[in-house]
Amino acid sequence: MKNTNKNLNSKCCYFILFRIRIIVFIEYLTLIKPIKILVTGYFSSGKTTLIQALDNDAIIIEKKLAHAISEEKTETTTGFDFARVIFLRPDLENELNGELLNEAEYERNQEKYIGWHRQDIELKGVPGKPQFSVIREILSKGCDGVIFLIDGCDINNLPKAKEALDETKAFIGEEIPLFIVANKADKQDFQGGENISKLINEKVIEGSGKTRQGIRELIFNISKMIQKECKKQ
Ligand SMILES: Nc1nc2c(ncn2[C@@H]2O[C@H](COP(=O)(O)OP(=O)(O)OP(=O)(O)O)[C@@H](O)[C@H]2O)c(=O)[nH]1
Ligand SMILES: [Mg+2]
Repeated sequence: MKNTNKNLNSKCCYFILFRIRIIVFIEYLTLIKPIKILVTGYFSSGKTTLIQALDNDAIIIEKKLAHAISEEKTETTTGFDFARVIFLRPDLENELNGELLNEAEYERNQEKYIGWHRQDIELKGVPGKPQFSVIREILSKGCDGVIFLIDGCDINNLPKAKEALDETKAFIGEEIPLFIVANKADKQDFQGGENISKLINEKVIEGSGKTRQGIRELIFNISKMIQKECKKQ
């Protein structure tokens, strides 16, 4: 009888240990999960340009516009944009101290980052034309944070940008952090973040997807907010 009890106890212990191991394993997988950032905004606000500037190996699904709106803007996203970048920090104390690399850049210089904290980030861009609302809704699912781009040189289209912003808010709900960028700040006819902020009554950050101005800091801040802790290299 004593022996049977002992066997039963040790089986119980093994079972509990096994469950703990599974839980720890699942937690480990959650810790190293990439942060998923949605890059959205009205037509031609610069979503694809920003994603390509961060990762020149990004997947871009575009189609020629029937009527090009400028010499530069001849195509529009009809599917999605997808990029993967790696946010590396030598220490977690100094908040803005770190580098944002694409996978190829990281692989070329891996030795430099031994001992650094690594956070993988996936960026998903959406089509901006109003008729692609269904695709935007599908792509909005499961994101951890949102970058909403406004063409900072195109005041005439601000009401349409605002409509797109309301649509995004409805898709993502209130829990997901959303940052609005007055984009194309490198251009001469940029209307200024403060001005755009007043016109749409929202907090706005100035930036340029093309030159990456303000974008690295923004992604750092989103990553910190989302707080999926980094794994050490
Ligand atoms: N100077 C400057 N031009 C930009 C910037 N971002 C985008 N552009 C230009 O603006 C135009 C539109 O950029 P896209 O990246 O195609 O915009 P999008 O939001 O992906 O457009 P859709 O997918 O059609 O909605 C292109 O001609 C870009 O070269 C920027 O930060 N600075
Ligand atoms: Mg695009």
